[in-house]
Amino acid sequence: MVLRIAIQKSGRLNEDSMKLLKECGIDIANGVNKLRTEASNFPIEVYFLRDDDIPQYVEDEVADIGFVGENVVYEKNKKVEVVEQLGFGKCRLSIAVSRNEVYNDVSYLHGKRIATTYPVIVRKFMEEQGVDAEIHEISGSVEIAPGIGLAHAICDLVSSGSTLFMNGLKEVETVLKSQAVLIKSSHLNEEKQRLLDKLLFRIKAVKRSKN
Ligand code: PRT
Ligand code: ZN
Repeated sequence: MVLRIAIQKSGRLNEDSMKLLKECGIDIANGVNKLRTEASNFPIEVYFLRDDDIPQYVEDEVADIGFVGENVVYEKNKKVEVVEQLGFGKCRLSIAVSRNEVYNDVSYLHGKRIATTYPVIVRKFMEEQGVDAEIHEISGSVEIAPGIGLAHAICDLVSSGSTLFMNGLKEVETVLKSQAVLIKSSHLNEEKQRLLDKLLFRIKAVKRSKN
């Protein structure tokens, strides 16, 4: 019996995900272009995937657990359980408008068009705020939308803020604070749950050692 874990193949979470497993004492051959690999000293098999696909793989029980951003978990809204925050991949999903706009509160967004790659989260936020805005889903380069007249506002991930700044935008609302989390399938058998508990014990020890 092995625990199958899905992590990001390449991108912002890949390195920290591999590093965390390593710090847990798990030796994984880092084969280039490999889609899957096994550890030599822990019953775990690693699948390398696009981050967006990880919640679906876990819901479908193709993977037992995964490391993925909370932003992706809440956007995809799959039947998975968030087990533990991992302390890396920290960012926030924020609304930004042109630096020249006078923005006092969310009512500014009433009747406005917001470009985002996170339509599910943004729609929910607008409903909670009682703001009737038009959500315009695009698949990337969100930050240029206001400049080209595609939208009045955007909702995108921010970490340092330099992307917003370089595009003449200012951050006006935080919709979600996010970091990488461990998610699990709701249908783990007892043996897999025991392996997960063992992994979690080590993850918590690694986290404690960093505080
Ligand atoms: O190929 P794949 O689909 O797997 O990767 P991806 O391109 O969709 O994702 P990737 O690697 O960019 O991000 C993976 C995860 O990292 C995200 O889902 C977040 O949970 C987390 N994360 C943390 C970030 C950022 N910080 C971040 N700053 N993801 C994206 N950004 C982008 C943001 O979209 C914007 O374009 O960085 C830019 C802003 O950064 P600053 O520093 O200029 O504010
Ligand atoms: Zn992605």
